[in-house]
Amino acid sequence: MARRGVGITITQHILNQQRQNPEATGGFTTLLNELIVAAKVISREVNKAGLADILGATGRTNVQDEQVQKLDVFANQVIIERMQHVGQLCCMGSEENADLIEIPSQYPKGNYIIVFDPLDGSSNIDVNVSIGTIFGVYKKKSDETDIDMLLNDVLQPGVNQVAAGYFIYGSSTMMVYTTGNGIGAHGFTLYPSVGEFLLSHENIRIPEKGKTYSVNEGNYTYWDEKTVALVDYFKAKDKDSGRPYTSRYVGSLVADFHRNLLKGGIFMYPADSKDPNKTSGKLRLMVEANPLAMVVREAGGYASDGNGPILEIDPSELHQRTPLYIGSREDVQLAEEFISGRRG
Ligand code: P6P
Repeated sequence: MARRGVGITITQHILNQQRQNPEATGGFTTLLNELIVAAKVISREVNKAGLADILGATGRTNVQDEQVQKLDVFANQVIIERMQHVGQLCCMGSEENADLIEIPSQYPKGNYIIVFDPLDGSSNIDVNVSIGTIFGVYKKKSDETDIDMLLNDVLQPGVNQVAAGYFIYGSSTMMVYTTGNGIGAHGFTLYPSVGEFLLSHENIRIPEKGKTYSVNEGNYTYWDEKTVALVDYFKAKDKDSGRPYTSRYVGSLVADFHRNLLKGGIFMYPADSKDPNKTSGKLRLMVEANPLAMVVREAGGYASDGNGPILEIDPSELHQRTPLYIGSREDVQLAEEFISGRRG
């Protein structure tokens, strides 16, 4: 029987990227490789969550005032512990931490910044729905080293990300990432028997136009009239434009995004009046919208806040929220026409 090789590992793929960049020092490769180790550890715990006693809430709430699940806490700690010693970071930002995370003094620091949502979709942990880790990497702009002075270096528009991607812990564990600059977005599947992420989806291209819309219609009464008109558009019958679209909504951003990335479609989390503190919608710009916006751009898609590109938003706060319309370019551009009022 012919022995099967393992194909291209993520490590090999990242090294190939590094070799194409003359200024590369290998620091970025080290950083990504340690993040991958963290994801493997999280994947192992997520996949046995149903068996272990780490299900259920901790009784605490996070900076987003959401019930914190034990796996959230675990995933956050694993990423912080793995990343803080690689010597490539000046600080970190996590969806679970109100403030920037300092690199302990015993470790060397570097010029990269990583922002992440350690376990997005955590409310789905107990019901065995796919969840994920989302990350974005930036380069420090200043010579600052003091944690209290680094926030300006972190609050960069998403277009400045030097890498972005996500891990999805589902029927299989996958990593999708891009280093931008038109090199595309690539998917890797974890082979537990090998313990490696192997290239499974090279140069992902999202269809220009989809047939699926993803939105929580339970928020219908909290939307403004432009949002109502947009969602009603996708539900209306019109053969020539392939409507009505199919509705698919898992309630886990990474799962909904990943399906639409591979098959086409639009994911929407509009602004709503449900919570006076979250009038811009529920999703976070830095740790959710920006990384996925970069992945979808590299796959030929688009991400908007309803008025313009997500990647061009100048952040003012670490945990600021944004409306999000992301996926197939034609569908998202149409959403932008409705929400900006250019189309009724
Ligand atoms: P809703 C999960 O909590 C999350 O942050 C995203 O993963 C998901 O897309 C969204 O919230 C779901 O929110 O209000 O529809 O339950």
